[in-house]
Amino acid sequence: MEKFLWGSATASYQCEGAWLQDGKLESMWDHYLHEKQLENGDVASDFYHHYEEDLKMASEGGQNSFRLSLSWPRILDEKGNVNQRGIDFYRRVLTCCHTYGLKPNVTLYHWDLPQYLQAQGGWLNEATCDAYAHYAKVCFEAFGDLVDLWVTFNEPRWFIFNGYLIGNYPPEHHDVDETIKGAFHVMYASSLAIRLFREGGYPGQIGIVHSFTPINGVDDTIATRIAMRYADNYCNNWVLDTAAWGEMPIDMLGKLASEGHDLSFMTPAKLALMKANTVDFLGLNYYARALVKPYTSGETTLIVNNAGKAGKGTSKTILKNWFEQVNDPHTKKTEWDTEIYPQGLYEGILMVWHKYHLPIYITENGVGMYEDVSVPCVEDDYRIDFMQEHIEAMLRAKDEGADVRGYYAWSTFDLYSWKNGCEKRYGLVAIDFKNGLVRKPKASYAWYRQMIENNRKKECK
Ligand code: BGP
Repeated sequence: MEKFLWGSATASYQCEGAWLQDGKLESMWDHYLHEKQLENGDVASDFYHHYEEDLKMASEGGQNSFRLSLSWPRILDEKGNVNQRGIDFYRRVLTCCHTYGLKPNVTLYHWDLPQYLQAQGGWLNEATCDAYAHYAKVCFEAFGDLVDLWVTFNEPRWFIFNGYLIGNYPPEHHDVDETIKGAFHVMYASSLAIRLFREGGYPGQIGIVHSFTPINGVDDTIATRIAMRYADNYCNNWVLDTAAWGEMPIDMLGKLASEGHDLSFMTPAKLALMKANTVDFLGLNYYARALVKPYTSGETTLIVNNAGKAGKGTSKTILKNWFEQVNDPHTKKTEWDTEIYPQGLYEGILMVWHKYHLPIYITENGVGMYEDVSVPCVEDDYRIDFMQEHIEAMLRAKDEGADVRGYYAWSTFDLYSWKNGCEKRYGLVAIDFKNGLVRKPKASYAWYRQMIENNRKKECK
């Protein structure tokens, strides 16, 4: 049996920096943040120049896997031709992973769409799906000898809803029809990549990573159960059912059609392709659950707290005629109003396992905090508590039969957090962004190493 993977995760835009180096083109996030003059990832953690040091540290921290994403605009030019310097960079990184005993877990798309494609309609334009399939094939060819754990997309719901519905990510739209179309195109593109992966006979497995939000109800009434189903369709099922079964929830499509939305672009040929090309595994990123009640009144309201001051710009989710999310006054929240709820991970894993019977990786889990990194070692006891409780919850679900194969802390080191800037820190290793990008392990780094060692001993018994 393969060893359990204990790792940590990153994403290209959030950590690499070197935003215009070695032939890399502009991504939609480069373009958007520059245009709005917002804090950006031009330098970020400068992983581009520090990857050896970072991977060595992850390995010395007891980890045996590293989750990263590839930057599409680093790999291809506008005509779809390969940028060899981009390929060379990732081959160096992946080779370095192996040198340090880290199995690479590689995501093809973690939101940094080439800007020239965004300018042509991005995920609303079907041509982007074909361009993505071409990009995926280039990556399978270029890195297939170094990678055997592939992910087509990171969190389709998160980037599509934030970009096209909530409007706090590029391209800042608020349009339900665009959201439906973009979401469908991403799931279709994922299937195109899976088809190419299987046709090419590349080694390994291919899956998808989902921003997993298990749903709880405020009570056990029928009305609440219906609201929970709507919330589950909105948050989870359209990604997980489609990825695992090749089928979108039919009651969700019925509801959308009854609300007057055009679904005619979901053609029989595309649906058949999706049905035939499903994932080998599911990656779940777990930050929080959603507690819901039936919709009462008012317009759709979707607010995300990117301010980082608890209670200010408080997160709010009301989906007109679907459900309302409620705040549980008894649970702890971060400064960004993210609830801390380990029980949700335990319940959620079992639910996903019983429903899909596919291998599961916890591909992200962590807590974002303000931290003073000028000290020699950040004593992040809150992160240790958070990880301990969540890892215990995951292991309980695993002990009860769920096929969980890996856990990745978000994040390997401090990096740029979308719209929240670099001061929202998640890393096991601190990076002093203002002082030469010096790396300093936090207390959680050593705690994680010990925890991994203890669990390995148990595995061997
Ligand atoms: C996930 C993303 C990551 C990461 C994480 C933390 O949704 O996959 O890229 O950013 O969330 O979120 P945030 O940075 O918004 O706090």
